Amino acid sequence: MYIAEVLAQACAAGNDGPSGYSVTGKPEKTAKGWRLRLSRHGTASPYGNDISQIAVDVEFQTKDRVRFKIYDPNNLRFEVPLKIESPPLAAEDTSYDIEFVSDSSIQFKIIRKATGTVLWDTSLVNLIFSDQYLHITTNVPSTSVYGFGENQHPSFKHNMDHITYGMYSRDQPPQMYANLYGVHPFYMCIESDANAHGVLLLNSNAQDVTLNPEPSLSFRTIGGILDFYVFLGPTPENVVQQYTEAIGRPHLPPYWSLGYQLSRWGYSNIDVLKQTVERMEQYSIPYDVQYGDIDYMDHQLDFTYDKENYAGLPEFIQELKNDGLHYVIILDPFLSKDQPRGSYQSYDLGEQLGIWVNNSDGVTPAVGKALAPGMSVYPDYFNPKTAAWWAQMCIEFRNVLPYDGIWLDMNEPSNYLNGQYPGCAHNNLNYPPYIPRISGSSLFESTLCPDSKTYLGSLYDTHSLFGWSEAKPTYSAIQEATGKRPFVLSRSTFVGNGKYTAHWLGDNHALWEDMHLSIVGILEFNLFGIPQVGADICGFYLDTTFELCLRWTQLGAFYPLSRNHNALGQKDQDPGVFGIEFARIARSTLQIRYSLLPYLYTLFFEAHVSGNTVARGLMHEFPADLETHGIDRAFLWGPALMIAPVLQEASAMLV
Ligand code: MIG
Repeated sequence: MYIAEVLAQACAAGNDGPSGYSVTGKPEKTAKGWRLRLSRHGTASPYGNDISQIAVDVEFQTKDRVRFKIYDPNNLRFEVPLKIESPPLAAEDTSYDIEFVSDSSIQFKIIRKATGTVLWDTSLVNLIFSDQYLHITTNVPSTSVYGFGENQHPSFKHNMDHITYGMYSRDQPPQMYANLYGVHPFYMCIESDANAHGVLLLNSNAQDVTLNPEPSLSFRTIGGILDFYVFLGPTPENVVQQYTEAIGRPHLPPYWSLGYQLSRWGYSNIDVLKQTVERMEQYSIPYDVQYGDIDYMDHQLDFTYDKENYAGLPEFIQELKNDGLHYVIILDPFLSKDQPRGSYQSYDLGEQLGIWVNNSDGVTPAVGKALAPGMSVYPDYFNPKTAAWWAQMCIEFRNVLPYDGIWLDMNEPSNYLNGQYPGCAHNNLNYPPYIPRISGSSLFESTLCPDSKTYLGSLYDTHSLFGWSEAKPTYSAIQEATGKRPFVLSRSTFVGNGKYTAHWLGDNHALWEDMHLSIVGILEFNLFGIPQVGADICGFYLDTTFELCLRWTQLGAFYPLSRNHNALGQKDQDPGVFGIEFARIARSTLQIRYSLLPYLYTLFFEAHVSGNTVARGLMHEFPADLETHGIDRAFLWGPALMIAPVLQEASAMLV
């Protein structure tokens, strides 16, 4: 194999070049592929604490998947606890070659055998692998690059003019370029001959990536290891199939969850909710799911309901269910610790079990300020005891409110304070030497301190995994409580979330531009293996308008997850509230969705079984047509249906 020969020469390149890594010893052939050892020489990298000896393991995992893991062989560093199968023996007949070039740059390349295209091309001498700053740059074969998240991107196909995106989960309404609720360090690239490949950096630390015009990508993360997986495609659909084969296929959603969903924050009491439901009936709007936002709770406390304003809610949910509807309740990942003793059992039991995220001492609970009155603690879902407690709470609560699905909000996790009480200590976890290009002024803005302790380690490493850690326990709890296929809608997501949850794109605005950008988000989450995704139809913040809401309903009828939702204080925007003309058009559009549900369900089945996308960009089907690479104002359902919505005000007749 080519690698062995060139490496022998690489060793000879010696240590007298510029500061950086050079190859030491002979490359070792391993059962899974190759191991290369590098050692650092010269002056320190910008933030010091360089790891002097590192190893690069290349694993030929499958015919179309190669992993290369750059790590410290002498000390364990944090690794994301997502299990990607690592077959014991190197795959044969791979669609890729790897190559090390023997000059002092120690170029490492991954090549598509069929075409010779270099998919990954990095100079290992320039690698930085220090304790809190890891940096690697690669050339990519074209500028048709998609993905990375969760961010508000201006377009689906990236602008590569030195644009940097931070990745760190954050309670952040979509705002241009900002890092939002989840983390997905995954991109897909369509090569100039229309083949496609995908790359995952499996790392959960705060990080950013810069897209450069060379074209190249520059990755920076402040912890963990550099654990890359490359998926060879060669079609865009193959890339997502191979990606989800590795990280977990999307769950098969219950059929009812493909129907139209109605929500809002601010049904001030059960009568307001009933009137809304009546409007839906009055106008015969196709509709399958009603949500209960935090309004249903008693003082916004999980596992309670407001017995005054929502008196009779259990019976009303049962009525809805008798009519064939389904009801989804919201739950927040924090419990108020300041309720009168003995009055809030969910907290009392959790406290007794000691299952909260702790301060840096690993013993005392981290105390933040969240929606619920008083101060709140955060369940540490990585702790198996927490998962069991959460399941018990969800199962018992189903005997109170007969819900069908659960909506997980605020799981970045969100906190109204910057760090928990009484603030974050000055140490290198809370104040790392390099802060990636993230929104806010620190790693702990609107969340907990990075030196807080979870079952798996510091939040410094696990912060962006919080929502992901909540997904499986919730999924299992619903399964046990209902005996049915679960529906979980999660705001924060990480690599592999699609196995358990759907996602909505968060707190958008009732603006025409947000309507367009929702298509970008939906296409991206389909790349991330979370195909059941939608934006708040008609907009969350700001009062919507008749025309915007109507157009958005027409687009939203083709979101994989079709949900109308808005914020406390905004005007009602359910399809019945605008009168007969609106209702007629909304009804006819939603009827198209409903007539196509067997097709949509088939696409979800294929996503579950083979990892296909459900909503996809036109370039998935026509990668050789360059024109399609930049299209994000229209999209496809599977291979066979194109949706081209009206996205501009007053640009077409209202029909
Ligand atoms: O800070 O539960 O994104 O959909 O309506 C507000 C109330 C908390 C944020 C969610 C939004 C939801 C709202 N929540």
